Amino acid sequence: MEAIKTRAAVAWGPGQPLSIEEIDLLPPRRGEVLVRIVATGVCHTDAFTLSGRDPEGKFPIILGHEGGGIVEALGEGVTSVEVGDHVIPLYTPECGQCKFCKSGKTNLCQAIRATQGQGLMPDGTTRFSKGGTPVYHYMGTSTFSEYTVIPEIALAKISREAPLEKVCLLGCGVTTGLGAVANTAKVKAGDTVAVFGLGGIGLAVIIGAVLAKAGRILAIDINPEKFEIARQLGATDVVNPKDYDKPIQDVIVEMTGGGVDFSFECIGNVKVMRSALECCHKGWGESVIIGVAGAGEEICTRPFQLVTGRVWRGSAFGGVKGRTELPRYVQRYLDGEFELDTFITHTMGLEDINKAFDLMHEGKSIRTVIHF
Ligand code: NAD
Ligand code: DAO
Ligand code: ZN
Ligand code: ZN
Repeated sequence: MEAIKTRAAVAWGPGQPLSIEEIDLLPPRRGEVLVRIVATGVCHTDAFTLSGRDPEGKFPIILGHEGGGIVEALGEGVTSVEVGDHVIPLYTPECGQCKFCKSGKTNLCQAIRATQGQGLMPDGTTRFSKGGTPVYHYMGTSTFSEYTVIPEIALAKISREAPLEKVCLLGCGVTTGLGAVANTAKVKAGDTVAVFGLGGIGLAVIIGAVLAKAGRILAIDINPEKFEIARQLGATDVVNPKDYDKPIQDVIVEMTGGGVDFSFECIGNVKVMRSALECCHKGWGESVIIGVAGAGEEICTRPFQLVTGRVWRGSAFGGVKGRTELPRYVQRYLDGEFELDTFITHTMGLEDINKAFDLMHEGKSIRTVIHF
């Protein structure tokens, strides 16, 4: 196979708008797959990396990690997918063979971690370039390009019946929220849950909490425009910290007669992470950090919060093992167990992708889905 041209949104530097251009893409090498991206969501993590606050963001780079696509060509030795298969790229791969995969305790496969974190394919090079200048990969996925090359171990093969322009959201946001509730927190029927931040992740946590039959779901955001959707999805209470002149954890502890069973931080704000921990019930409440804070930021609380039984955890991609478990999430969507339409507040072509970032920063979108 020859090198091809692909239309992509290139981030040439931190804080700069993405530039839509034709760039060069080398064919897939051993263990790699060429994928045509049909649609991709825009997640806050893309904006975080574009801002320059992500230590793993190397420029120029093709961002995007919430995609759905179709296999176009196979590199040598690829056996688990075929041309024409529908796939969701995985920023958390699953090799099945590394210590992490074999542990059965985590979804954080480390097989290609070192190169993926440097914006490179597993052989230490890039497939993307422009005029001879290498353009870096992002999270092993780079879905803001019509064609992208992805390691075989970072592709979940899904049902061909699933609409890629919707289930692309299972490539990050929705799975992260659902999984954090079911796999990380293991919320049970009747539990009280607090969700901090009502973007794509927080709303997916609400859906997960409803599926787990949580008794009470408190939805917290400083943007009251998010409350209607949160209620629609099943939040029983909405809380705006700006309406109170005391710490929001104190408000929630009072509202719930002692604190919540589980809280989820879906923002990436270390101060809110503290509130999320401290609104948990003494003796057993657990707080799950999902939001990604800026490089170098630190969380703090008084150790006595933990001594007295609260637990602090974190969750990446909802603890979901992509290749073996994500196809089942897609099937659950097809079976009508949860919906995705509410998340998709905007759709647009790649040429308008900067608008998707603006809408996110203005708090006007949940997810914009880019169609190629
Ligand atoms: P988003 O920007 O769509 O939503 C964030 C929400 O938080 C917004 O509604 C905003 O109004 C609200 N918010 C901001 N500051 C607040 C405050 N002080 N108090 C209450 N609410 C506040 O973002 P998203 O796409 O939903 O992503 C959320 C976070 O999750 C980001 O940090 C993202 O990087 C991270 N993330 C983590 C994983 C993971 O696997 N751990 C996966 C995807 C995204
Ligand atoms: O294995 O050390 C590691 C890193 C795994 C990356 C998991 C990323 C989860 C948080 C980033 C948000 C994803 C969009
Ligand atoms: Zn994401
Ligand atoms: Zn592995």
